[in-house]
Amino acid sequence: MSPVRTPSATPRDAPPSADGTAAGRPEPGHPASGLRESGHEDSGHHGSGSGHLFGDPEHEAPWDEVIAPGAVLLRRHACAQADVLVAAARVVVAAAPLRHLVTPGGQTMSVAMTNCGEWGWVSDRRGYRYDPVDPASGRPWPPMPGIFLDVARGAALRAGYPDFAPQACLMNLYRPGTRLTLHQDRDELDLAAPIVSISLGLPAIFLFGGLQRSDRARRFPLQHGDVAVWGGPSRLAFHGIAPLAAGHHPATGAVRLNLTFRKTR
Ligand SMILES: O=C(O)CCC(=O)C(=O)O
Repeated sequence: MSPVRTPSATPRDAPPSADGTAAGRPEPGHPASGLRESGHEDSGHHGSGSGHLFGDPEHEAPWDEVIAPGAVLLRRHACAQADVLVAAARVVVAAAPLRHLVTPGGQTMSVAMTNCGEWGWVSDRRGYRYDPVDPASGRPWPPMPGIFLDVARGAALRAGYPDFAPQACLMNLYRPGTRLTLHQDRDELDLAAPIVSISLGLPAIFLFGGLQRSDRARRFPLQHGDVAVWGGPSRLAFHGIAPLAAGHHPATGAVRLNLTFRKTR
């Protein structure tokens, strides 16, 4: 039995209190227009989250920021492939729609999720686990797009983890107000492999703590195209995402998309 990813006392996610209240919808034909969970309607509000007074940070040359032993933020690393990643994500979502999972404790997660690859991370009243089958359809998860693998493997290599072979890509869709509370990724049988996490669209604040829940979590702003990689001594670091601020991003509209890659076994 794999250990829980999120202790039940502190759910991985909050109920969808603010979900959709200030969210905009990508225009039809927009690269992110398929990145909606089914049945979710929103207002079309566009905030000012991506305005930059001092130039466009997404066209800066990539650089690396080590945040802890074994953990690095590859700043703007995926900018060049971002549009292709978003388009590929839309194909995945068409085959395995985004949905709001329920925690074992019965809370509905505000972040909408789906998966691609050999294994998908799921949560329900029975627990957290990896499943080769999408419980919503009874079919295998869609295959991991080649561009996902290329970017994830390239990022891992750059961060010092050669031969990363992810078997699961969890796709997290954040609307304004949604968040992921501090948690550890502990459902993988192979903890030697790192986690690779690509940020697309609206900016977010990445919370990165230590190996104990009580360790202070530092706050790192994440932008479109940033890739976080953590493994080795940081593989079990507590991490999360602070409530997303409303805004608009040309690549995704009013949402943030996160692609998180893991070797599960
Ligand atoms: O959205 C992110 O950047 C982090 C995602 C995450 O922590 C997770 O899927 O476990």
